[in-house]
Amino acid sequence: MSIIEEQRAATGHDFLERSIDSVDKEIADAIRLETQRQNDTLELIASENHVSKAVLTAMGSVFTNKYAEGYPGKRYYGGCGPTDIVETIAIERAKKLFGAEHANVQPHSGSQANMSVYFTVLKPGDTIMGMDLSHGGHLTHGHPLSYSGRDFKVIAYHVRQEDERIDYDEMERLADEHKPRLIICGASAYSRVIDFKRIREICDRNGSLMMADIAHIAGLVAAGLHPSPVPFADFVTTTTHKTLRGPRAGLILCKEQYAKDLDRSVFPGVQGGPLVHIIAAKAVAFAEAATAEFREYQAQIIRNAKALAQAFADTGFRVVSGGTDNHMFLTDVFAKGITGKDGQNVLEAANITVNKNTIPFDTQKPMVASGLRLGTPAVTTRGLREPEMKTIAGLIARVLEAKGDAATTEAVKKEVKELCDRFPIY
Ligand code: DSN
Repeated sequence: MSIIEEQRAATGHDFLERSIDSVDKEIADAIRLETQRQNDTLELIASENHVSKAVLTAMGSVFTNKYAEGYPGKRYYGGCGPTDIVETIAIERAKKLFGAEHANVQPHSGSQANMSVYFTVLKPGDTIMGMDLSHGGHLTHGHPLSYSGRDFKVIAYHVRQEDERIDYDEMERLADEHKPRLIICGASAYSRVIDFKRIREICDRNGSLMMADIAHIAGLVAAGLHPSPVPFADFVTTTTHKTLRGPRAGLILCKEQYAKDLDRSVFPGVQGGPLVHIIAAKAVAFAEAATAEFREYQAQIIRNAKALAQAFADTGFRVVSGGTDNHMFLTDVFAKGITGKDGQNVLEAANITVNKNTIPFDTQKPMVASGLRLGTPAVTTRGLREPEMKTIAGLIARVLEAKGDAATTEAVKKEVKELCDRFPIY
């Protein structure tokens, strides 16, 4: 061993070269287990997806080593040349993809993206309006257990009982009465097109700002398959890992007039150093999302969701609002004698992953719930199409109706494995 090699080994330099198996077998094994689980499972959680190896490579890159507080050209640290290239590319790609005036690509998550917008335009005690979580909204849209429900006066709007679609008349009535500073739209469990133009009109009647959280439908919006809120909303927030199929992170788009204040809210207001490796992966995902293949992928997500909802309804389960316009739908399994919680568990035993979800006007608590939320972004990524959706609906119905009977679960699990083997992922 040369003197230099000895010196480097003595300070642990050789750790840099070691494989994860030799450093940490437990975590290496867990990664293998998760890879196997994703390959062998039908992933129907509406907010999950399988990213490309290009996105994974960027996430696992040496940019994880870099501190870069600030923005391109204005950093608090040296050595930010390559980081500036990455962040500038990510910003430009995000703006082009969504036709936005300004993009901030630093939010670590959707929750922090939303918090940054609130910090930009709200003061504690201000009135905000958001969709009730139990009707399909999101925790950060004003739920009492979230920062968004603690610091602001929250007025919630709902879906109508008769057709389970957003009650824009109620939204207008409540906005006229309470004059909210900010109206938040967007949902985590709503299967119908959102009328952003109508919401802008309601905002304008009342001098309210508008924020659209498109975390779930961002991929559809990027592909032009759901109307875009960008022309209407003052702020648009999203995660980048759902239909958009990028790394687990957030993004904010806004009108130029808010750009400076918003950037200050993200950093130093809400976050410290940006995750440059994740920003690199966002840039890769935005490039992927600008392709014709991505548009076709999004179109197939919708075709698959419609096919799955129809086939599921054909087996006798009620689909909330009668169908879907996007990537997901809710189903009322309690009406067939099984709770959402039990439904989720028995399906998981058969290697079908879904999540329990309250349905509008639910009689069950959120941890039990009457519904399941089913989405098609991940299964569409692995190449499944309408014929497989019909098969999957049948498999789900069999497991739910058998309520966890071991023989049925085992039989379905075998069929799931055969299906997954025909459509491998990693
Ligand atoms: N957890 C996300 C979802 O599943 O929709 C929302 O934050």
